[in-house]
Amino acid sequence: MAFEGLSDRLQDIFRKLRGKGKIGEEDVKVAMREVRLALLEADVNFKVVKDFVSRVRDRAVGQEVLQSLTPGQQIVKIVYDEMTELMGGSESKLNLSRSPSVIMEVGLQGSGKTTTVAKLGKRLIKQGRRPLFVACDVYRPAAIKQLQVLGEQVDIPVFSMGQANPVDIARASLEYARSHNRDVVILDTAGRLHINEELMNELKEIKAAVKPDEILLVVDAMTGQDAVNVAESFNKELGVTGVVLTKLDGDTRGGAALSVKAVTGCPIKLVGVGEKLDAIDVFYPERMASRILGMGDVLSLVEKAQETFDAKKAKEMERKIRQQEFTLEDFLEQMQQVRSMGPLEDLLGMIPGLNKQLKGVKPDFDEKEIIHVEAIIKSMTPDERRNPTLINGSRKKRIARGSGTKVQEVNRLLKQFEESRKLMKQFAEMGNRKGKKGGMPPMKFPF
Ligand SMILES: Nc1nc2c(ncn2[C@@H]2O[C@H](COP(=O)(O)OP(=O)(O)OP(=O)(O)O)[C@@H](O)[C@H]2O)c(=O)[nH]1
Ligand SMILES: [Mg+2]
Repeated sequence: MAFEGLSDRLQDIFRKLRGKGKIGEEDVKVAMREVRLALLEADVNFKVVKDFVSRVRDRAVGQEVLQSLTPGQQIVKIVYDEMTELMGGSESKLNLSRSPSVIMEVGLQGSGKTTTVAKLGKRLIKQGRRPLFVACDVYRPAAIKQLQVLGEQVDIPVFSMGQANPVDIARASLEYARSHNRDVVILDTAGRLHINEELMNELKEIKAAVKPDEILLVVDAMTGQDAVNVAESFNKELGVTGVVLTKLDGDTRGGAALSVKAVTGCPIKLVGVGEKLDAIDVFYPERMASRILGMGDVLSLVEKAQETFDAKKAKEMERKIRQQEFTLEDFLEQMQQVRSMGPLEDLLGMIPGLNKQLKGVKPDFDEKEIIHVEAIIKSMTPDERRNPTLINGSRKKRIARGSGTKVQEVNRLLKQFEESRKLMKQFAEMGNRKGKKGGMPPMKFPF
């Protein structure tokens, strides 16, 4: 599986980090050294690794992170953010606004150009376009035939002029497209084993002749660092508008995916994920980062949370929260339920955006405290439980006496209750806006 080694190692490092209650600068340093090694081993460009690690380290040793409730989680989040950024931040779309638009595919021999032409054509048909394939690879005897076979499979015509000059073919194909109402022209060019001047010159001439909207460099993800070097020289010589990373279904280590954008400045626009003609995807940096960092254990935690909350009860709770009927009795019950799920901090740390909101509502329920909370709530009258604003100074004294606790503890509980109520109301509203049914807060990404 792609990225398996890298993924496993990073998850190991972060699991260790998350397991620590307190994290100091030294822990961050150790972890970052391990991250560095893991990335280098995955064949990520060494300069990219250096910059990446130093950016993460700088952010991670910040006061807010280390003093937060869940420093381990925060650091994973930083790595996730930086990794997403490294791969381009967000999706890079193809620019196909002209008619006909011209896409030129270039790359080394066997990288997957011709296959990608077919995959892309198929995809464009689904988007309502009318592609034309152009056979500019006149050197390999079977190349034209291969394109024709693929064209037939996806029902797209192939423009070919046999062994004529590829520059003339490209030029003539534009005329053909105009007169035959085809609105995207995709040129399949020849590959070479290595980059050479002859190949580059031919590509430059084709570029000058048809002024492509997109020059897509097709690179084989399995070749790791070499893929990045290839991208760099193609970009320098020809100017590349985007990269197609193929064979991501193989057991690539990740080096190419993580380095290409940083080294060349060219975004990955598409990825090939198999030999079949629909095995092509838009490249989403954030999804790739989630995949590399592994969201499995987080998802299982969420599942666990959902199992533990009895569904019916959760629904009833949600209704109460919405209608402001959430009482101290419910609060007690929830505390007990939440405790049965395991370490609360871990759980809360998984919920995006919650760490900030949780400041001042430190969820440090231990066994003793639960017992105290129970005693305090039981010493209240039913009216007081439903409406804590009734609880004035003398009532607090009575409750403290009745429960064998102190007034400060009663105060603290009331404050915690108020804060939780606010927080839960926010969640309920968030869930509502998104049209969700469950009481769990919406999960966007897993940190
Ligand atoms: N597993 C997998 N195989 C792929 C993918 N893309 C292409 N291939 C395979 O890679 C091999 C080469 O693909 P082609 O499309 O012929 O490569 P090319 O760049 O056109 O090759 P030349 O024309 O010889 O330069 C074929 O066997 C394809 O099936 C992919 O995303 N995943
Ligand atoms: Mg080919």
